[in-house]
Amino acid sequence: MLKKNHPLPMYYQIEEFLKREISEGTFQAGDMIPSERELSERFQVSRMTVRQAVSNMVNDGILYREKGRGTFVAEKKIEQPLKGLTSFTEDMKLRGMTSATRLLSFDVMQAPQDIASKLKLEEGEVYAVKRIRFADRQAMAVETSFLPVSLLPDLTEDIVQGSMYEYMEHVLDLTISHARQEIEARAADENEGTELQIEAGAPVLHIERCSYLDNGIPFEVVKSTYRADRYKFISDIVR
Ligand code: 16G
Repeated sequence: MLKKNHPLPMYYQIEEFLKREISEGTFQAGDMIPSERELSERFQVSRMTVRQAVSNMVNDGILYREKGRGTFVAEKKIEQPLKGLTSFTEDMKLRGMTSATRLLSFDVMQAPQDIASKLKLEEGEVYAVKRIRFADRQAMAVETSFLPVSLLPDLTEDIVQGSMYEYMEHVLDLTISHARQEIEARAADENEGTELQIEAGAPVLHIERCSYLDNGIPFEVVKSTYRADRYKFISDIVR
């Protein structure tokens, strides 16, 4: 029950109630929550108050609305720590999730100017590998990797359908060392929408990473687009 004279505002108490129901499993991912009318009757508050609670939870990505259907419990986002240079395959394994990859294209091309300069290639060819990465069968990200052909002369379509990092470290005996990446918010375009099974215009996180071997040689430039409704990035900061 809500406490009318409690210092915590009513809408906040409704949020806490719904969050508790979700964490205890009464409402699970994909379940529809009671309507505004039902909640306002149950808690004896105005629909405005219920709407405020629900809107906050929609903005936080805990709930989502479907037009004409209702409000549903979203799946919990994957929390990706911003430390440690890990591969998608490793990340999923650590979480006990099953990773899968769909190869969209595998091309060898003259490196575009910006990629060549990031990979410090005077001139030379790169692979452009576009893959959709899945976690437990759900598309999480679509990524395009540019890799110098000179460094990985025997790369094949088969290899990139598994783990690229594993191939580099365990087959080629290269030592992956560090990377620099930038993260930006964007809206999914039509293609990204189709690839990630979200609506065009839905929020995505765009990451560009340049990764280096221990000898300082850059080995990949990767442009990735992650579903913002499924991913959040976490970092610890100290003062
Ligand atoms: C991650 C990396 C990507 C790397 C890939 C290797 C980000 C933003 N990107 O997706 O740079 O190429 O892992 O994964 O984290 P793999 O070893 O499973 O092929």
